[in-house]
Amino acid sequence: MPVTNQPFSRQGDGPLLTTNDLPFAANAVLNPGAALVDGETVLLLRIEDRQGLSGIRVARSRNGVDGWRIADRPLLEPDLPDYPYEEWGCEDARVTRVGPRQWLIAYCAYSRYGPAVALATTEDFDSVRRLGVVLPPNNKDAVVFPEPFDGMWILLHRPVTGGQEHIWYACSEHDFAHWSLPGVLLPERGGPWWDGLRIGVGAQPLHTEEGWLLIYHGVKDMAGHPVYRLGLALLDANDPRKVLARASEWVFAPETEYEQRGLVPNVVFTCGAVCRGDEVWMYYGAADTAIGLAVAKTADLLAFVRRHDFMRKVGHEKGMVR
Ligand code: BMA
Repeated sequence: MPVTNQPFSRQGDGPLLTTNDLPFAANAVLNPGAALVDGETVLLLRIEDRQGLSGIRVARSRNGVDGWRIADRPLLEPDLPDYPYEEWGCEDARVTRVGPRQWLIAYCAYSRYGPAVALATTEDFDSVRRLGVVLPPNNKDAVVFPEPFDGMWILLHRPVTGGQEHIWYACSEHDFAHWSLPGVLLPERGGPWWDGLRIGVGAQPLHTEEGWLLIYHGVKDMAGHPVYRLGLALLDANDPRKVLARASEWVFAPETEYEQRGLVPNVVFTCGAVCRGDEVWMYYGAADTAIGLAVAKTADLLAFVRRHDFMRKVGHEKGMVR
């Protein structure tokens, strides 16, 4: 009997978008940020070209499923000599709305110095204003919450510290360029856990009636081959540095042929989801090759993170073991 109590169901028989949907040749289309803008779904596609370098390009659709209109030029791409820390590409953009018409894009600026966290703002998704690198390498998987908390913006990110890769937070009172007061939000769980090796923010945090729902990725090394899966955490509505629950089991894993086989096998990796009615529509990279769409009821995701809450199971309300 197949497992039926999984909240996410895949839409369609195969990937939502592949390089065949692009009006030019590319190596891969993956890991999109996602937003609802004026009733349309906007995806920030990461497109890896046939040199191996990535840029970010916008795709728009009225229903979030088909009829994608691909922008005729990239929104973010390596631009030398002005942006030396992006010489190897702009990857994995996550987007949040931070003002009536202002959107903040957090992305990975990749260069010979390693991956760094960079920010840019946009009002129309046609052009950006770069803020530049705000956190130095080795750091990626960043996103900013869409509202300030007690006057402080909060950013989640994934620095490499002491050989470990946890999800950290940082705060900014004044602007989006200066981040301080760091702390660990979710640590990698170590050992044989599905998220034992390294973890990072997935989609932008989603506002729900129980708090901020965070979809994050975790990695397990299977005899030298990493498997990327997705899990859930629930963060306090008023102070998302407080973790209310973290599911012990993954909620989404590479199960289809196009997730298990591709340029990097066994990868599901999300950078963006949108809330439509009582559903979460999660766009995700499949095997670093194509893009899939999976939909879940928000209530089912909340029930899942509560039912599998690791913190409750081990009796740790606070502290490093989450
Ligand atoms: C991560 C990132 C993602 C990628 C994933 C799986 O480290 O680089 O862009 O999808 O690995 O290869």
